[in-house]
Amino acid sequence: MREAWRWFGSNDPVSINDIRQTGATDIVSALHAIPTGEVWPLADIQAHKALVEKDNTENSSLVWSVVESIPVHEDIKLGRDNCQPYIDAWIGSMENLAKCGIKTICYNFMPVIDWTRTDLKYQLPNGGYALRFDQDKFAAFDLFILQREHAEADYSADELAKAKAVFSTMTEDDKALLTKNIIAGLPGKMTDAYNISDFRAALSQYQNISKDILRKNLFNFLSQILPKAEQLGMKLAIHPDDPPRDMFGLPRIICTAEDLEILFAAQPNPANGITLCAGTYGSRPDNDLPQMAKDFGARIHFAHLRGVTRDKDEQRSFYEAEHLESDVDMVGVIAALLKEEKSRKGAGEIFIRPDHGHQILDDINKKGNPGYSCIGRLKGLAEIRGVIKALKAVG
Ligand code: DNO
Repeated sequence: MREAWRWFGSNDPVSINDIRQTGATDIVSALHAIPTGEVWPLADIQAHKALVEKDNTENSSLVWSVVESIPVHEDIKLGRDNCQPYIDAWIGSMENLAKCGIKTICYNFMPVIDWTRTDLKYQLPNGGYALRFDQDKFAAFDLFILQREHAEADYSADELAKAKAVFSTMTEDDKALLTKNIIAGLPGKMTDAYNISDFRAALSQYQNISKDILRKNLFNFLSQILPKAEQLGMKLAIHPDDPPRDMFGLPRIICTAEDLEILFAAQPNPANGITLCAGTYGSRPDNDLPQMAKDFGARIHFAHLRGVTRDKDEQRSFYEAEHLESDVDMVGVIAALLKEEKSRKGAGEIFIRPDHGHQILDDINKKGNPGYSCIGRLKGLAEIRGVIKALKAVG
């Protein structure tokens, strides 16, 4: 198991030397400034890698091992005739990364939106803050702020009433904040930031794209990139749709164990793998995380370890809980990953990272990337490290 840490680059308030102190050995990063659909130039990858490795001679080593993510151009997801140059560019980026020895790539295939939360400062009973997704607030946004065409058809009478009640209590500031949280972006998202009218336009492009069509477009993309990835010794790790279900009438196809079975039946190439994002899959009660870690063990190239606690009455709402105290059986997940790794006999370590952390202590008054606080993630990593050590010790 290799302990990794996500670094957003020179602007990240958590510096490489800070990361060194967490005990992580590997960096997860990306070239966020390169526009979607363009090749990542070799020189830019080398320069970014040099930033990571700059102080390695005097200090403990850090190495850029995982890319999260190379964005996938919307035209590929839409299966447009003009998408070939974007697929070729993705392959070009992969080739340049391989030249630098970076062999694990996380990516996702979520149309229009990337990961989505409604609250970025949800107060916990201990005074810290977490990220939260609230289904009623989300519905209030969809129905009454975005006013998406035919949105009512996606909600029951009860859901409509709840969304209405939530909306009626919202101030203009609340509405602006919710809008910003949902469509203008969270750190590391791989889609564009929008204003409301661009967002409506982006959604409407998917009107005739069913789940089957989106799958066909993913498989077309994969059938071109996987043979190359295999040849280069790259591991591709698709990230699930977060939250894992259809939203805004958009099809989402990487949400459940069944979705993964469909993926691997269609594209069995061993380079085809997953990011086991425990928090994302775990935000559905029908995903059994330790079981998924066992069933898809050989396909797991990367794991995001965090948990969520779902609301009792509304299982689609959740907050990001303590790493070891949530609805996700984290110890069970780690045990399954360790077992899988053992079975690989040294050929294929699994990269893990503490995915998100609470905003606590000194970080409460610091500016940072939501979910990517230093202290909260450090706490998560330390807890996960303890579980790994303990499980390894007992065998
Ligand atoms: C959120 C992350 C996402 C993820 C991308 C993967 O914290 O898990 O930003 O990096 O969706 O492509």
